[in-house]
Parts: sequence; C-alpha cells; structure tokens
Amino acid sequence: MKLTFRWYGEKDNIPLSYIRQIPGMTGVVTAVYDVPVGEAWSDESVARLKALADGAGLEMEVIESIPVHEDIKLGRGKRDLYIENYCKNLRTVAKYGVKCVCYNFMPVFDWLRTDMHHKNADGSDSLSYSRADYEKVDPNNLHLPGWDESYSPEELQSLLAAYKEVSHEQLFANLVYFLERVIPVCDEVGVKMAIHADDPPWDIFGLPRIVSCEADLDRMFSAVPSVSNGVTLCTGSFGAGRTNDVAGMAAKYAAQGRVHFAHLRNIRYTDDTDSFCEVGHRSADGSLDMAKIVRALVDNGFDGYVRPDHGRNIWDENGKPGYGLYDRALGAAYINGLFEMAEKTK
Ligand code: DNO
Repeated sequence: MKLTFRWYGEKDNIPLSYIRQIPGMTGVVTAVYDVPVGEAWSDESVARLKALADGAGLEMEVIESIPVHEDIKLGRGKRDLYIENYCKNLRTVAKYGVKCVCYNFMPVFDWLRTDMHHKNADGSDSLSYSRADYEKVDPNNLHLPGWDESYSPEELQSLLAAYKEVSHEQLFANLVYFLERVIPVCDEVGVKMAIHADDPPWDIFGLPRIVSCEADLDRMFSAVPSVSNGVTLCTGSFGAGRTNDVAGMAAKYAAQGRVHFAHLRNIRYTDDTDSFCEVGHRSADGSLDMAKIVRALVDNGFDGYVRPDHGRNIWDENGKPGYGLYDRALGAAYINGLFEMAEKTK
C-alpha cells in the first residue's frame, strides 16, 4: 500500500512539510479547487500542485476529486460536453503522474452530518449524524463545509426538483453512460477511477443514491468490467450501513483488483436507528474492526493507495471538519501498524 494524506492545496493551513514528517507518508491527495465543477483544469494549475508536492518530497498520484457535474448525473442535454471536459481532465492529470482519481456520484450533496462538533467524553470533538436531527434538516437551507456551495438557493431548489424525476434506475443508467465514456480514456492513460461510497450509504432528502452496498458495486462493475472501474473503499461510509460487511467487501474487491484507494476511519453506532459518531481510528473506539478490514485487504493482494480519513479535533486544534492534522496523523501511525502486522503475518 501507499500511504497518502489529503491536502487542500495552497489554501490548506497544514504545511506540506508537516505532512512529509508523518511516518511512512508517500504523497498527497489533492485537487484543483478554483475551477467550477465541470470545467477543464489547466495544465498550469495541475503542474503547480505537482511542483509543490515534489518540492516537499511528496508524490501526487491521487486526485480527490474530479467532481462530476450534476448534468451528467441527471442525464441532461449538456452531459456530453461535461463528459468531454472530464476526459480532458483525466488526460491532463495523467500527464503529471496521477494514477488514481476518486469521485462520487451522489446527487447534489456529498457527505452529510448533523453535527460538526459533537463533544466526545475525552474532550475532543468530531462529526456525527443523528437520525432525530436529520428529520429536522431542511435541504433547501443547508450549509456544510467541504461541499460545493456554489449554488444559489434558487439553483438548489431547482436541482432538488429535477431529481424528483430521477429514479435509482435512471441514476444508475446515467452512471453507466458516464463510465462507458471515461473508462476507455482511463485504460488508455493509465488512470484508475475509484468511486467513493455514498456517505451515509442511504438515500437522503428523497435523493437517490446508488453506491451504498455490495450489490450496487457488483452491478456497476458488471456493467463496465474494466479494472480501471474501481472503488474507494471508504470504511466509515460503507460501515455506517449496518448491513454492510466492510471486511467482506474489502476482501472481495481487493481480490478483483478494484480497490484502488482506501479511506480508513472508524465510526461508532450511537443508537439503534442509523445514527453514528466519528471516532478515533482504533477498532476499540468504534463499531468497525479495522484490523480485520486491513487484514482482508492485505490477504487479497491490495496494493492501492490508503489515507487516514476524518479525524477528531484534538489538542485544541480547530481544523477543517474531519481534516485537522493531529488525529489524522495519529490515524496514519495506527494504519502503518495494522499494515505492517498484516503484511508480516500474511
Ligand atoms: C469527505 C470525503 C468526500 C469525498 C468525495 C469524493 O470527507 O470523503 O467528500 O472526497 O465524496 O468525491
């Protein structure tokens, strides 16, 4: 595996030199952030990120994300133009050594939580999701850090209305249409596409979600079989679905050579509905068996990229929600240990 760390480009207040000092760190996971979704990225902007990473002794082999325009997900008339731009972006990043692109196909909203600063018993805080609070959220008036917030309230309402006509089947057909056009480009330029799990892995606000469980991945892979069509095994996202066997999924898709990227983090189920809280990475702190998941990856030949995912805010850090330095660095150290043990006892 190759250990990586998410870095939000030049606006990230975590210096690359700090990232470089985390034991075992090989590279950054980043993106061009100042271009509207759907537009082409310039060579200069990608070259600049690459030069900064190089200068810090870090690789830049993973992009998270090249976002997918809503017209592609909705199957609207302009989707071919946006797909063309997507393919251009794949070619551009490949030119600068990128090997893996993480993306998602969640309508309108990316990840959802109901509390950005859930207070934990140890005094840290973390992201959490509660079913009771979710029931009170108005999707027309929702602001969460880390999303594309470029929609005006009117645009958001019209997007939400447009999805009323889109069933799960239609959304899946639109995903296949997209993949049938981008995966051949990936095959050609040597980039692996790694779809991110829905987070959380169920429909929200009546919007369809189609990357939530094993059956979803199976049908996506059988529709477009090239191994360039793979997954970001986000343990916290799939794991929030209590019927998902994350270690089983890790084993199965690693054996198929389709786990190109793994986001490793733990969550704890907090009631008997679907509420959960993000916790430190250790198995003992949450509901997921991280050692079993890493063992499943290693035993099945996984050789993709890994990154510690969301950490808590600790040591008075006031980090970007989920993306402070300290707890992710501790997570990285723990992940190193799990992999070393799994690899030496393979
Ligand atoms: C949240 C992230 C997601 C992820 C996208 C990939 O912390 O895991 O926002 O980057 O879903 O497109």
